[in-house]
Amino acid sequence: MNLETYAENTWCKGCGNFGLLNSFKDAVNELVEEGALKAENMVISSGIGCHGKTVDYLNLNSFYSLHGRAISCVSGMKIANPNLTVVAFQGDGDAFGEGIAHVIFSAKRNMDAMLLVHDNMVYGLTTGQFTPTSDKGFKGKSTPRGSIEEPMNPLALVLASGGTFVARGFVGKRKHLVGLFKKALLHKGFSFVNVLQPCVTFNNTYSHFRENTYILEDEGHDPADFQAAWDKALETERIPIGLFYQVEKPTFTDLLLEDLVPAERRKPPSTAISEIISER
Ligand SMILES: Cc1ncc(C[n+]2csc(CCOP(=O)(O)OP(=O)(O)O)c2C)c(N)n1
Ligand code: SF4
Ligand SMILES: [Mg+2]
Repeated sequence: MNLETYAENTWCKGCGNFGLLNSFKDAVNELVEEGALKAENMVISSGIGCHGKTVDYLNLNSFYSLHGRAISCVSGMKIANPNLTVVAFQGDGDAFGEGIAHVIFSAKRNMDAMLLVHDNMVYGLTTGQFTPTSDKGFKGKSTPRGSIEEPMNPLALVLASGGTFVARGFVGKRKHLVGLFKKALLHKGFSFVNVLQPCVTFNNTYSHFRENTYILEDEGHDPADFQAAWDKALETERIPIGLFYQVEKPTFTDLLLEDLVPAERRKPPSTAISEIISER
């Protein structure tokens, strides 16, 4: 299907967001062709930043959220209509700075939603300040002498918070990334994909990731093994990409609603969800 929109693309030439956007389009198209996904049942949302424009460039139902709140917005949509496939696109600053509590609680609740983080390790849109994932020593607008802080580890954070699908991809490995997105879209529960997305203007990490990443699936990693996933998440000398961990657990909406679909109940919009559930 045609996922193009008429919006003019304003990303810098060579930005890693292009690879991410095209990989996501391929993943959706392939799943639609395979009959595994209905594009009309999808809702996407983004935070604020260069990554936020992704929703302008995808011909899917979309909602521009507040900084760090895209995962919470799509969670609300999922609770109102559990038949939807919901996806949040967030930046590293957006997800792990402004919105970190929302990421932790989405994982803890096993919210049936996909969170895709454009991790360029920099605040791109605001022109180059350090973020929670910036390397120690990163020189940017707010850290001209180099960041004195250690970077946060997003995979360990989500694993420790209870995420049931934890993956890392790299825009320079497009085919592999498409495969991860397809699996994440089909996962029932909280699916987290941290995407290494170089910002060519403020933090060009292409050659670093080309030289240092390797694919977990090539080394026989077992994604059912939590301890192995944890060990891989902590690895820093080489950078593993792939599916670290996947497990099936009841989702938040399964436990809260069972077979109830609040959006199908013809109630006035002001009806509180607690009222609908208590009438079940
Ligand atoms: C609550 C709030 N704080 C700060 C800002 C300013 N702001 C807008 S975009 C942005 C940086 C976003 O960086 P990131 O989430 O990493 O996305 P990127 O631009 O790198 O894709 C900031 C700090 C804001 N809009 N709202
Ligand atoms: S500033 Fe960086 S992240 Fe933003 S569009 Fe340009 S290259 Fe991409
Ligand atoms: Mg960023």
